[in-house]
This record gives sequence, structure tokens and C-alpha cells, in this order.
Amino acid sequence: MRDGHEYEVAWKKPDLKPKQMHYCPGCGHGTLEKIIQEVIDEMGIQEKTIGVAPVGCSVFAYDYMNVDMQEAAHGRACAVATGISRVLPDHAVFTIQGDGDLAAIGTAETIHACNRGENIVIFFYNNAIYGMTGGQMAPTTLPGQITSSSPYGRDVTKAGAPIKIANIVSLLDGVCYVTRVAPNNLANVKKMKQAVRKAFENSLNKKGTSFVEIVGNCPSGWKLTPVDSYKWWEENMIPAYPLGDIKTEGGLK
Ligand SMILES: Cc1ncc(C[n+]2csc(CCOP(=O)(O)OP(=O)(O)O)c2C)c(N)n1
Ligand code: SF4
Repeated sequence: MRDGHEYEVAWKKPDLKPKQMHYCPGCGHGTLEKIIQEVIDEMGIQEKTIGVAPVGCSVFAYDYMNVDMQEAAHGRACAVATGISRVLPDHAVFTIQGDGDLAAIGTAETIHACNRGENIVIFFYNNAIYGMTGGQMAPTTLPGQITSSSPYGRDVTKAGAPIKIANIVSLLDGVCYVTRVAPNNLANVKKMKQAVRKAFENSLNKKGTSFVEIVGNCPSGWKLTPVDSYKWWEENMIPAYPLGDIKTEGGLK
């Protein structure tokens, strides 16, 4: 019972690189990457999968995931994924992006890639905050939520209401699949895994853009312990961003 080796008897670990992850204790980013890698392993698509890492806490995804990866400038992951997917159309191309990356500086790239129906998978980690840079307000920050740049709470009369980007992209014809998942408990991690698999299957079947929103947490940016962050996640984040499928059929014909 040392070093986690006991788990290998019952459960084959995903083929992540042998590196210690930098994510803060309790953060859902690591769970997401483990699950993506598990699905890639199970589908046997390691050689035909290419990821695009963003600017944000998942910037080092290429250090953990055992697939080819390309780094993109802040907000440009969908544009970079577009180029890769068009040059290598038989590959499954995915991005991992936080809300600051995808729904602030990268909004235009995201909307237009989805509208063009690029054959890519977008994993959108929404923790309602800029995690990496110290917990500033993001477009997805909840009304009244205190952040390092909104110390009195988000005032929607000045900052607008949270942008529900998954609902917006679901209206675009090029998008074939939009769903919200959360790795906050075992049952939901299983649902997240099903969504990750469906998104990769869509990509291999050239159905268009799949958009998987991961309603996540950020214990450090929220200034909560990992345990308290789970409570806040369940009581505030998930009601604001309800889990489940938003669109299951679509794509340009
Ligand atoms: C053009 C540009 N502007 C700003 C930054 C600084 N920056 C790096 S990460 C980040 C926020 C990332 O937040 P998010 O995308 O929500 O990801 P998280 O860290 O929460 O996963 C910012 C503003 C940058 N690297 N490049
Ligand atoms: S800062 Fe937040 S999002 Fe980034 S690794 Fe830490 S807990 Fe996760």
C-alpha cells in the first residue's frame, strides 16, 4: 500500500506522463486531464489525437498528457486547432481552455470556430475566475461573487451578467454537441467521461464542433479550502450552470 501502486492492480492508470501535476489540491483541472487521457487510451487514438494547450492554469497540459500538443497564445486555441484540424483532417483535435481564455480574450475565435463547424473538440473549464493570475473576475463570475478585482462582489449593473457561453454556441449550426459536466463527485466524473468520449467520437466521425463545458472549481482563486470549495461549487456554480446536454444533434450539412 505505498505510492498508489495498489490501485494499479484493479485500475489501469491513464497513460499520463510520469510528472507531478502542478494543480492546487482539490482542483478539477487534473481530473479532467486524467479523464481525457483515459478516454484516448481506451479508444486507442493516441497516435491520431492532437491537443492545444491554452494560457491559464492548464497551460502545462502538454507536460502531462501523452499525446502531441501545441501551445496557443492567449485565447487563440480554437484558431490554432482549426489550422491543425484542416491540415490533418483524420485526427481528433481538441483544446482545453479556461473561461478567461475562451470567454474573454478568445470569445471571437471561439464563436467563429463553432460557427464554421470546425471539426474540433473544445473542453471549456469554467471556474468563474482567472485562476492562474490570482483570481480576477471573469465573464463567467457569478453575481455578487468576490474576486481579487471585484472585492465588493460582481455588480451586474456595471459588469453585466455571467455569460453562458455553452448556451450561446449551442445556437450555432456548426456545433453538433454541447454539454455541461462537473468532476465534483464520482457519479459526475463518470458522466464527464461519457461526454469526453462522445465528443471524440463526433470528431472522428467528422460531425463538427463538440463543446464540453466543465463546470469546475478553483480553491485557490476562490480563497477556500479544497473541502469548502466543493461546497461552494455545489451550492453556487452548478445551480448557475446546470449540468446536462444542451444540444446533441447538429453540425453543418
Ligand atoms: C495576451 C495576454 N493577456 C493576459 C495574459 C495573462 N494571463 C495568463 S493566464 C490568464 C487568465 C487565465 O484564466 P482562465 O482562462 O480562466 O484559466 P484558469 O487559470 O482559471 O484555468 C491571464 C489573464 C496573457 N498571458 N496574455
Ligand atoms: S489556481 Fe485555481 S484553477 Fe489554477 S490550479 Fe489552482 S485551484 Fe486550479
